[in-house]
Amino acid sequence: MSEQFVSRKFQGRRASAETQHRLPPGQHAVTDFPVLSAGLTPQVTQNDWRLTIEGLVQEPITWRWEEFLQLPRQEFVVDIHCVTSWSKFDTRWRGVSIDTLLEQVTLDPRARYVTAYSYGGYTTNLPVAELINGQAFVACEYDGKPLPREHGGLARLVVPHLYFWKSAKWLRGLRFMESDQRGFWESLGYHNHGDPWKDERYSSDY
Ligand SMILES: Nc1nc2c(c(=O)[nH]1)N[C@H]1C(S)=C(S)[C@@H](COP(=O)(O)O)O[C@H]1N2
Ligand SMILES: [Mo]
Repeated sequence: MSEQFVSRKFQGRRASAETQHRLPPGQHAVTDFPVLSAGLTPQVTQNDWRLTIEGLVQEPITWRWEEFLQLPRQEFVVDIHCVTSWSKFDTRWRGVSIDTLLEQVTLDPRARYVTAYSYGGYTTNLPVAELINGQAFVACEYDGKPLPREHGGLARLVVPHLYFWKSAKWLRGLRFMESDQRGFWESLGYHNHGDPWKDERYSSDY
Protein backbone atom coordinates (compact mmCIF):
# COMPACT_ATOMS: atom_id res chain seq x y z
CA MET A 1 0.00 0.00 0.00
CA SER A 2 2.61 2.51 1.03
CA GLU A 3 4.90 1.31 -1.77
CA GLN A 4 2.16 1.93 -4.34
CA PHE A 5 1.60 5.40 -2.93
CA VAL A 6 5.28 6.20 -3.22
CA SER A 7 5.59 4.95 -6.79
CA ARG A 8 2.49 6.81 -7.94
CA LYS A 9 3.81 9.99 -6.41
CA PHE A 10 7.11 9.40 -8.15
CA GLN A 11 5.40 8.94 -11.52
CA GLY A 12 3.49 12.15 -10.92
CA ARG A 13 6.70 14.01 -10.32
CA ARG A 14 8.28 12.56 -13.44
CA ALA A 15 5.31 13.58 -15.56
CA SER A 16 5.46 17.10 -14.26
CA ALA A 17 9.23 17.22 -14.76
CA GLU A 18 8.67 16.34 -18.43
CA THR A 19 6.25 19.20 -18.95
CA GLN A 20 8.15 21.59 -16.70
CA HIS A 21 10.51 22.70 -19.45
CA ARG A 22 7.48 23.81 -21.48
CA LEU A 23 6.07 25.97 -18.69
CA PRO A 24 7.30 29.56 -18.56
CA PRO A 25 7.96 31.00 -15.09
CA GLY A 26 4.86 31.45 -12.92
CA GLN A 27 2.60 29.43 -15.24
CA HIS A 28 0.62 26.23 -14.64
CA ALA A 29 -0.84 23.86 -17.24
CA VAL A 30 -4.59 23.50 -17.79
CA THR A 31 -6.53 20.98 -19.84
CA ASP A 32 -9.68 23.04 -20.36
CA PHE A 33 -9.71 26.10 -22.60
CA PRO A 34 -10.64 29.23 -20.59
CA VAL A 35 -12.37 32.10 -22.37
CA LEU A 36 -11.02 35.61 -21.67
CA SER A 37 -12.84 38.48 -23.34
CA ALA A 38 -12.78 42.13 -22.31
CA GLY A 39 -16.33 42.74 -23.48
CA LEU A 40 -19.13 41.23 -25.49
CA THR A 41 -18.51 38.66 -28.22
CA PRO A 42 -18.97 40.40 -31.58
CA GLN A 43 -21.35 38.64 -33.97
CA VAL A 44 -19.87 39.01 -37.44
CA THR A 45 -21.50 37.03 -40.22
CA GLN A 46 -19.52 35.41 -43.05
CA ASN A 47 -21.14 37.95 -45.34
CA ASP A 48 -19.98 40.96 -43.33
CA TRP A 49 -16.55 39.65 -42.38
CA ARG A 50 -13.46 41.45 -43.72
CA LEU A 51 -9.74 41.24 -43.03
CA THR A 52 -7.61 44.22 -44.04
CA ILE A 53 -3.89 44.94 -44.22
CA GLU A 54 -3.28 48.68 -44.22
CA GLY A 55 -0.94 51.43 -43.12
CA LEU A 56 2.60 51.39 -44.51
CA VAL A 57 1.86 49.17 -47.52
CA GLN A 58 1.93 50.17 -51.17
CA GLU A 59 -1.75 49.16 -51.58
CA PRO A 60 -4.03 48.13 -48.74
CA ILE A 61 -5.75 44.79 -49.25
CA THR A 62 -9.05 43.44 -47.92
CA TRP A 63 -10.19 39.83 -48.05
CA ARG A 64 -13.80 38.77 -47.83
CA TRP A 65 -14.51 35.49 -46.02
CA GLU A 66 -14.73 33.35 -49.16
CA GLU A 67 -11.49 34.92 -50.44
CA PHE A 68 -9.73 34.27 -47.16
CA LEU A 69 -10.78 30.61 -47.37
CA GLN A 70 -9.01 30.34 -50.73
CA LEU A 71 -5.65 31.18 -49.16
CA PRO A 72 -3.31 28.28 -48.37
CA ARG A 73 -3.88 27.08 -44.82
CA GLN A 74 -1.52 25.25 -42.53
CA GLU A 75 -1.85 23.31 -39.30
CA PHE A 76 -0.16 24.74 -36.21
CA VAL A 77 0.26 22.82 -32.95
CA VAL A 78 1.46 25.24 -30.29
CA ASP A 79 1.57 25.91 -26.55
CA ILE A 80 -0.25 29.06 -25.42
CA HIS A 81 0.35 31.13 -22.29
CA CYS A 82 -2.15 33.51 -20.72
CA VAL A 83 -0.80 36.23 -18.43
CA THR A 84 -3.39 35.20 -15.80
CA SER A 85 -1.05 32.18 -15.37
CA TRP A 86 -2.61 29.32 -17.31
CA SER A 87 -0.79 27.62 -20.14
CA LYS A 88 -2.27 25.09 -22.51
CA PHE A 89 -0.06 22.62 -24.34
CA ASP A 90 -0.47 21.33 -27.89
CA THR A 91 -3.36 23.51 -29.01
CA ARG A 92 -4.16 22.56 -32.62
CA TRP A 93 -5.20 25.23 -35.09
CA ARG A 94 -5.58 25.68 -38.81
CA GLY A 95 -5.10 29.02 -40.40
CA VAL A 96 -3.19 31.28 -42.73
CA SER A 97 0.36 32.24 -41.88
CA ILE A 98 1.01 35.99 -41.65
CA ASP A 99 3.80 35.33 -44.18
CA THR A 100 1.16 34.14 -46.67
CA LEU A 101 -0.92 37.29 -46.14
CA LEU A 102 2.14 39.51 -46.54
CA GLU A 103 2.99 37.87 -49.88
CA GLN A 104 0.05 39.84 -51.27
CA VAL A 105 1.21 43.30 -50.23
CA THR A 106 4.36 45.36 -50.62
CA LEU A 107 5.49 46.53 -47.20
CA ASP A 108 7.09 49.93 -46.90
CA PRO A 109 10.58 49.40 -45.40
CA ARG A 110 9.67 51.90 -42.66
CA ALA A 111 6.97 49.51 -41.35
CA ARG A 112 8.31 48.21 -38.04
CA TYR A 113 5.25 47.87 -35.81
CA VAL A 114 1.76 46.49 -36.18
CA THR A 115 -1.51 47.21 -34.48
CA ALA A 116 -3.84 44.23 -34.70
CA TYR A 117 -7.41 45.51 -34.39
CA SER A 118 -10.58 43.57 -33.84
CA TYR A 119 -14.30 43.71 -34.27
CA GLY A 120 -15.52 45.16 -30.99
CA GLY A 121 -12.62 47.61 -30.68
CA TYR A 122 -9.86 45.53 -29.08
CA THR A 123 -6.30 46.34 -30.17
CA THR A 124 -2.86 44.96 -29.45
CA ASN A 125 0.59 45.95 -30.70
CA LEU A 126 3.49 43.86 -31.96
CA PRO A 127 6.81 44.39 -33.74
CA VAL A 128 6.65 43.26 -37.39
CA ALA A 129 9.69 41.09 -36.69
CA GLU A 130 7.59 38.95 -34.30
CA LEU A 131 4.78 38.29 -36.75
CA ILE A 132 6.81 36.98 -39.68
CA ASN A 133 8.86 33.87 -40.47
CA GLY A 134 6.26 31.39 -39.28
CA GLN A 135 5.73 32.97 -35.86
CA ALA A 136 2.08 34.00 -36.21
CA PHE A 137 -1.07 33.08 -38.10
CA VAL A 138 -4.73 33.92 -38.53
CA ALA A 139 -6.67 30.90 -37.27
CA CYS A 140 -10.11 29.91 -38.49
CA GLU A 141 -10.20 26.37 -37.05
CA TYR A 142 -9.51 25.00 -33.60
CA ASP A 143 -9.13 21.29 -32.90
CA GLY A 144 -10.55 20.30 -36.29
CA LYS A 145 -13.65 22.49 -36.10
CA PRO A 146 -14.55 26.04 -37.08
CA LEU A 147 -13.15 28.42 -34.47
CA PRO A 148 -15.87 28.93 -31.81
CA ARG A 149 -17.13 32.51 -31.46
CA GLU A 150 -16.02 32.81 -27.86
CA HIS A 151 -12.46 31.92 -28.89
CA GLY A 152 -12.40 34.53 -31.66
CA GLY A 153 -14.33 33.09 -34.61
CA LEU A 154 -14.67 33.63 -37.41
CA ALA A 155 -10.91 34.27 -37.28
CA ARG A 156 -8.29 35.35 -34.77
CA LEU A 157 -4.64 36.17 -34.65
CA VAL A 158 -2.44 33.61 -32.88
CA VAL A 159 1.07 34.60 -31.76
CA PRO A 160 1.98 31.68 -29.53
CA HIS A 161 5.42 32.87 -28.42
CA LEU A 162 3.91 35.93 -26.67
CA TYR A 163 1.33 36.07 -23.87
CA PHE A 164 -2.07 35.21 -25.27
CA TRP A 165 -3.50 38.74 -24.98
CA LYS A 166 -1.43 39.51 -28.10
CA SER A 167 -3.55 36.97 -30.01
CA ALA A 168 -6.40 39.27 -31.00
CA LYS A 169 -9.75 37.50 -31.29
CA TRP A 170 -12.26 38.55 -33.99
CA LEU A 171 -9.42 39.98 -36.01
CA ARG A 172 -10.46 42.79 -38.36
CA GLY A 173 -7.10 43.97 -39.61
CA LEU A 174 -3.40 44.65 -39.26
CA ARG A 175 -2.12 48.22 -39.47
CA PHE A 176 1.59 48.59 -40.28
CA MET A 177 3.31 51.61 -38.78
CA GLU A 178 6.68 53.23 -38.32
CA SER A 179 6.25 53.75 -34.58
CA ASP A 180 4.89 51.58 -31.83
CA GLN A 181 1.42 52.33 -30.42
CA ARG A 182 0.24 50.58 -27.30
CA GLY A 183 -2.91 48.50 -27.62
CA PHE A 184 -5.76 47.89 -25.18
CA TRP A 185 -4.02 45.94 -22.40
CA GLU A 186 -0.65 47.52 -23.10
CA SER A 187 -2.19 50.95 -22.32
CA LEU A 188 -3.66 49.58 -19.08
CA GLY A 189 -0.33 48.60 -17.58
CA TYR A 190 0.46 45.29 -19.22
CA HIS A 191 3.90 44.80 -20.69
CA ASN A 192 4.49 46.28 -24.13
CA HIS A 193 6.24 43.14 -25.40
CA GLY A 194 4.85 40.24 -23.34
CA ASP A 195 7.35 37.39 -23.65
CA PRO A 196 6.21 34.63 -21.23
CA TRP A 197 9.74 33.19 -20.99
CA LYS A 198 10.99 36.56 -19.71
CA ASP A 199 8.02 36.97 -17.35
CA GLU A 200 7.11 40.22 -19.13
CA ARG A 201 3.67 40.63 -17.55
CA TYR A 202 3.36 44.26 -16.50
CA SER A 203 4.89 47.54 -17.60
CA SER A 204 6.81 47.54 -14.33
CA ASP A 205 8.58 44.27 -15.30
CA TYR A 206 11.30 45.96 -17.39
N1 LIG B 1 -10.67 40.95 -29.49
C1 LIG B 1 -10.17 40.45 -28.34
N2 LIG B 1 -9.11 39.65 -28.41
C2 LIG B 1 -8.59 39.12 -27.29
C3 LIG B 1 -9.14 39.41 -26.03
C4 LIG B 1 -10.26 40.26 -25.98
O1 LIG B 1 -10.80 40.58 -24.92
N3 LIG B 1 -10.76 40.76 -27.16
N4 LIG B 1 -8.57 38.88 -24.89
C5 LIG B 1 -7.16 38.49 -24.98
C6 LIG B 1 -6.73 37.73 -23.83
S1 LIG B 1 -6.38 38.59 -22.41
C7 LIG B 1 -6.52 36.39 -23.91
S2 LIG B 1 -5.82 35.53 -22.63
C8 LIG B 1 -6.93 35.62 -25.09
C9 LIG B 1 -7.96 34.62 -24.65
O2 LIG B 1 -8.36 33.83 -25.72
P1 LIG B 1 -9.43 32.70 -25.43
O3 LIG B 1 -10.65 33.37 -24.89
O4 LIG B 1 -9.64 32.02 -26.74
O5 LIG B 1 -8.81 31.80 -24.40
O6 LIG B 1 -7.49 36.43 -26.12
C10 LIG B 1 -6.91 37.69 -26.25
N5 LIG B 1 -7.50 38.31 -27.39
MO1 LIG C 1 -5.20 37.07 -21.02
